[in-house]
Amino acid sequence: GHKSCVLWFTGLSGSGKSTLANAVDYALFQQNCRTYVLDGDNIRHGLNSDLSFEEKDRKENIRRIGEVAKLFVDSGIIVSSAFISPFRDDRQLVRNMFEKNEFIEVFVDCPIQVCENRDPKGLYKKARSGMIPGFTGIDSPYEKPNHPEILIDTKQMTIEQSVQKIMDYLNEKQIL
Ligand code: GGZ
Repeated sequence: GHKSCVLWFTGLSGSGKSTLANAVDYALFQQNCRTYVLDGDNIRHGLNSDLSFEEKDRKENIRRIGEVAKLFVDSGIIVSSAFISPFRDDRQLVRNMFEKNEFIEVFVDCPIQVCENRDPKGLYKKARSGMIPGFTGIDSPYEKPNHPEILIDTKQMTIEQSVQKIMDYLNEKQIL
C-alpha cells in the first residue's frame, strides 16, 4: 500500500504542468498506486465551467479543486493537480485544507519566453494581441512559490529527470 497525498503542480500556461502530472501519474500507476489527475480537461470543462479567468473566479476555481483533491486524498488516492494557481494566498488556502505532508507543492519553473515560444494553443499570441485580457504572465500576475516542496527547473531537467525527482521525494517521505 501507499499513503495518499496531493501533488499540487503550479506554473505558467505552457510550463509543462499537465505533461509532468500525467507522466508522474503513469509512473505511480506502474507501481500499483491508486491515482487520479485533476486538470483543466476534467474540471474547468465540468464542475467549474461556470468560472471565468477573473481573479475572483480563479480563486473559486482553486478553492473547489482543493476541496475535490481533499475528497480523493481522504479516499486513499494520490492526486496530481495541474492548474496555474497563480496566487500564493489561494495555494496557501488549499495547503491548509490538508495535513502536513499530504500537500506537496511542485513548482514547474519555466521562463515565460519558453512558454510563449511553445504556445501550443496560440494563446500567448492571442493574449499579446489583446484578444485574451488578463492572461497569466502577460497582464495578470503569477506569484512564484517561495518554498515549494519540489522545484522543477525545466531549463535543466528532462521530463524523465523531473518524474524521477518527484518519485524520489515520495519515497524519501515514505509515501510510497
Ligand atoms: C491564463 C488562460 C486564460 C487566462 C484561458 N490566463 O495552456 P492552457 O490554456 O491549457 O492553460 C491555461 C488554462 C488555465 O486554467 P487554470 O484553471 O489552470 O487557471 S487558474 O489556476 O489561474 O484558475 C490556458 C487557458 O486555461 N486560459 N484564459 N486569461 N490561462
